[in-house]
Order: sequence, then structure tokens, then C-alpha cells
Amino acid sequence: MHIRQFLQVYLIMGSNNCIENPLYVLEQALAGGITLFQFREKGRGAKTGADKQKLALQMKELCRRYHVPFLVNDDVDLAIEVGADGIHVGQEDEPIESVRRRCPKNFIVGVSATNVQEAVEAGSAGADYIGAGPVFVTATKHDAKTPIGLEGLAEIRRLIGNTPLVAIGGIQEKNAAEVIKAGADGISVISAISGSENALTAAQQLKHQTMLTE
Ligand code: TZP
Ligand code: MG
Repeated sequence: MHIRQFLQVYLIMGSNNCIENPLYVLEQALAGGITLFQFREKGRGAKTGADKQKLALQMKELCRRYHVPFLVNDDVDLAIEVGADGIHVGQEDEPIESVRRRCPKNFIVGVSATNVQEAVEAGSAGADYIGAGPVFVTATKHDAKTPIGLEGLAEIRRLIGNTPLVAIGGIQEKNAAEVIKAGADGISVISAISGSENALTAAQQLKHQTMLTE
């Protein structure tokens, strides 16, 4: 499968995003059809050290069972230690060149971009995919930049050519289809799945929205 297809319904989550047990939420989301997962353990009450590593390993095993790639946010050492399938880095994290040097050859390396320039640079630097946003207002990331809107997303699509692109920030069932229309290959969400009453149906409904192309 190509990375573009893995981006269709991309769940990002850490233990503090969940109302219920994060392993339960992840398993429900996997059963509901998510196509990629990123372990993003940060912020208030986030696990560290051995606890973080243990949760990462458990999540990786779950993802394996569903044949869904497991990525780690920011923490390149952890990604290598637990045998992740890839890493996602932001603009303030380790540069892609250095990440590539340290990681296995086939590692998926995703990069965040909050504007056109960052997206173009990430594409030229060889990112496997770009995570662009926030597209809409989000309550999940407190230091998120100003939303780029569907117009900003469409402009990024135009300027990065064929580089796989996933949208992030404030994406829910009601706006997921518009995001795909604007040129994203997929949607990435935190709260729309991890904060929902039923992660399985939330994942299914989001996936359905990504397939409504004319
Ligand atoms: N980066 C840009 S917005 C965001 C991240 C990690 C948070 C997305 O969370 P939600 O709940 O899907 O809006
Ligand atoms: Mg980061």
C-alpha cells in the first residue's frame, strides 16, 4: 500500500486525549477502520520514561494486529527502540536530514507544516508526507497557529505537487469531505475519535466521509 492510502483516516493520540483506556480506544478505532496511527504522548499528565515506552509497545502490537502502521510523534529514540514504522516531526523538532540518518531506511517520516513555505521545504527535504494545519480551529493543541482554512490547504496542495498530504486541526465528520475536496489525501484527527463516546463508529463515519468524492 502507498503512503497516500495510509493517510485516509489517520488517528493521532496519547493517553491524555482519551476519556477511556487508551488501548481500548485505539482498538476500537482500529476496528472502525483507521489507516494510520501516531502515538503522541505529550502535555499535562503525559507518561514518560518506562511507562511511555510500555504504552508505545502495547499500541504498536495492537496496530500490527490490524496491519496499520504505527508512528511516534517527535521522539526519534523511542521510535527506534520500539521498532515503530515511522516518525512524525514538527517544525521545532529534529530536522528531517538528521532523522533519516538515524532511522531505518524504510521508516515513514512525516513533517508538520503550518504554511505554504514550510510545506514546500518539507517536500523538498524528502518528507514522506506532510501534515498541514491547523485547517480549522482546534481546542486540542494549545499552541496551534492560526487556521489556514480550506483555501490554505488547497494552496499547499497546488504547490507541493504529488507529495502525500494529510490535513489536521478541527476535523470532524461534518467537514471531513470538504478537506478531501480541497486536495488532502486524508484526514488526521485527535478529538474526533479519541474524545468521542464510541471510537469505532466515529472512525467508521469519518472514513465514510473521505470516500464521498464526485
Ligand atoms: N497539530 C495541528 S492541530 C493539532 C495538531 C497536533 C491538533 C488536532 O487535534 P483535533 O482534536 O483533531 O483538532
Ligand atoms: Mg513536535
